[in-house]
Amino acid sequence: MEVAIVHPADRPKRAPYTSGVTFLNCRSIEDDEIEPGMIVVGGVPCEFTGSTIGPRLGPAAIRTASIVIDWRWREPGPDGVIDVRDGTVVRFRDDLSLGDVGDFTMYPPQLEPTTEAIRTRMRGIVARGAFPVMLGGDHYVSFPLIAGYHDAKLNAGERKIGYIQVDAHLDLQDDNPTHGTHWHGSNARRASELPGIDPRNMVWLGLLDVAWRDEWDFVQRSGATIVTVDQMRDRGIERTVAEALEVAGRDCDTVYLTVDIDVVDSAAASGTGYTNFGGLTSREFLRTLKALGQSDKIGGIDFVEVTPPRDNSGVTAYLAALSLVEFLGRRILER
Ligand SMILES: [Mn+2]
Repeated sequence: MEVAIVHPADRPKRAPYTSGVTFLNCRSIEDDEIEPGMIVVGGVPCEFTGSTIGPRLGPAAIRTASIVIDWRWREPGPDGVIDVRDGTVVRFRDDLSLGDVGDFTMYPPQLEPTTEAIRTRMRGIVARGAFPVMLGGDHYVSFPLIAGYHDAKLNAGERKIGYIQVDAHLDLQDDNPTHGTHWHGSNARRASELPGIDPRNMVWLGLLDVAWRDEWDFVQRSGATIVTVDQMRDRGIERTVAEALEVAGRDCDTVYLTVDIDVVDSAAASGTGYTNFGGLTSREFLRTLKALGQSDKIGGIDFVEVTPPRDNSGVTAYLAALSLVEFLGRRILER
């Protein structure tokens, strides 16, 4: 029997699990209000590519968790707060250019129109000169997001894009027996096939458990760089990040960053699809994101796999929001 599948891509609508708050209480904007240099937050609430139930609730949870950070930093008024690590006064920049475009339209469970919608909207956001900060959703969304980023950069005359993935896993599987070629275990593999991406400029930070044979073989033959959690500890976080930026950015015009929260030990961040023990501590993770945020070469980030139904006390969403503030650091704060 033939099944007619309707792709209602011409009927965009707001998903019922879309959040009502914006990241850090920032301005809610439409895409056509984006100005060059603006930090643009968007939600990509997808979870139908082989994930645990819950990642679609990630954007709402991260935005909600960010509100307490906004309160904590703004409540004292214009004098700012003191960073106890070095005694400096820190406040949100007066010229802060930060907007939240809300959540992208999803077409669950239809992968093609969802993929196309994410890629097209991301391309438009980046083409307007935004610094995109995209909240997943499961890790599959990273592929159409980087594809849209890639399209906009190549259209603007850039040629090569570096790639850093902070994750316990490689997500390099070519063809999963159950999920096929497009799911949250293949996002990096599909990204590696984009014309502007050379696997020798792809770096993984925080690998922890097992990989499948074809993922491992890909790394061995492609010249990609992988760094395990233990290697990060041995070398030191800041040095590891500096080396990763060097490799990912070599001969590249820009670097794209994707962060999977499951790189953090599940004892600290239970709210994700796959339980890991021995991953980065919350402190190491915050330092990693802060160090990555020092780079001008990184031009966009997605942050994925926060899974609120598995999140004890909401700490995983809060860690996500706090690490994004650490990453955005000098872009949103002045000292
Ligand atoms: Mn992942």
